[in-house]
Amino acid sequence: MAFGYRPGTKLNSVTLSCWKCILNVSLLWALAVPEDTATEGPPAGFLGERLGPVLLWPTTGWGLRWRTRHSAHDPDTPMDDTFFRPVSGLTLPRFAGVPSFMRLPHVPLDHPRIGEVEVGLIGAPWDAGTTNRPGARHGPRQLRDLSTMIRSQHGQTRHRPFEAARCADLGDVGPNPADILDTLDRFARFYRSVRGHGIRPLTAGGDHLCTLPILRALGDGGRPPGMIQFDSHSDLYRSYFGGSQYTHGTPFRRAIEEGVLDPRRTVQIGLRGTAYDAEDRDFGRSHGVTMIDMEALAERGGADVMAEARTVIGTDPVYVSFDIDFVDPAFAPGTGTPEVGGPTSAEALRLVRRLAGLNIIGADVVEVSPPFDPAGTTAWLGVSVLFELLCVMTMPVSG
Ligand SMILES: [Mn+2]
Repeated sequence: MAFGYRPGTKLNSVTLSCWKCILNVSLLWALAVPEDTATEGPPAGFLGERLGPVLLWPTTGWGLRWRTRHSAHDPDTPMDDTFFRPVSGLTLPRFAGVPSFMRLPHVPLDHPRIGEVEVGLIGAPWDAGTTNRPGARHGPRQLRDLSTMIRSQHGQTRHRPFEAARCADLGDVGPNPADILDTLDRFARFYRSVRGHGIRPLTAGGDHLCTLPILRALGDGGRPPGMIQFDSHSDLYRSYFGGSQYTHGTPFRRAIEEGVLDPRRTVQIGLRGTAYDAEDRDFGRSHGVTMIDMEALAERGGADVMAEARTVIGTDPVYVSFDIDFVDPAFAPGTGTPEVGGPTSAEALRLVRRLAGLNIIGADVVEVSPPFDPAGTTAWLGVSVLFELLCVMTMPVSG
């Protein structure tokens, strides 16, 4: 593996090899581990707390919980190590405490336990690439605050990402708000360090230019990754304002030119709205980018479109970039470049869920702009998408 990022492979093999002992381990664990090590447990009472989950195991998410708990932690880590667990809303109310992403521990790059982190949530508070309505630099702080609403188990899949992988809030990558080129370098250095620790980054932007230095860090030195991009816009323009190379409308043109993104394994979904011209589409088409308009998504449906995307991506590494302007501004008005006629929030979450099993090396949610989001609805959708992404990033890789 060029990237060394295949947690699912390890998960699968360990899970399969340990299958016969899972029942025994689960039973012993249920009887031995104090209930306060669980984030949100079953109904009160001894039987409910200890034996209930075992009895319910075949039909509920508890089985998944133990399976992933058992296989995600190496033998040197105690099973009752709660360091990487989010603070439970049953222990400290979710409106209380210093906010970190999803109430995870803050583990900066110089932290002694940084080497144990598998998925790192990162804030990228930078919007110097924005060409119209600014404010995405304030996104990470707002997203961090609202992310304290996230609980530990997915509502539909019952997946428990914080037990499937060691997750942490790595803090913010610091921009230089007065210098675009310097910031691109600072970001790339930060993400190279993240990659060096074997951590897959899940980033909260920031505008879409933030994704370029992430791809520079993840995509150099070997075959570049593919990308699934949910977005109203292709972000493939050559330049703005007479030659400016670095805006939030140009990051993937640069990434393809620099060889840190494979255009033939890049799928853009949801494109719509007015445009300056067709120059971005022409570039994408001539380089083999798969561009799926919103109209096509609406006519074909999510299952069909995501099946095509998965075929294009295959089993090799893929980055996932979610521009919040992909969603209709009725649901996500707080963004720099809204475009009407997009999917609902429910449709968007279902599309992200269809990424399960892909070899995802990193992901982001960008373009949430709190100054245009007075009710917080856009940021709430943003953290919900972050959680969906975290779930598919911590599921086994298939194929
Ligand atoms: Mn974009």
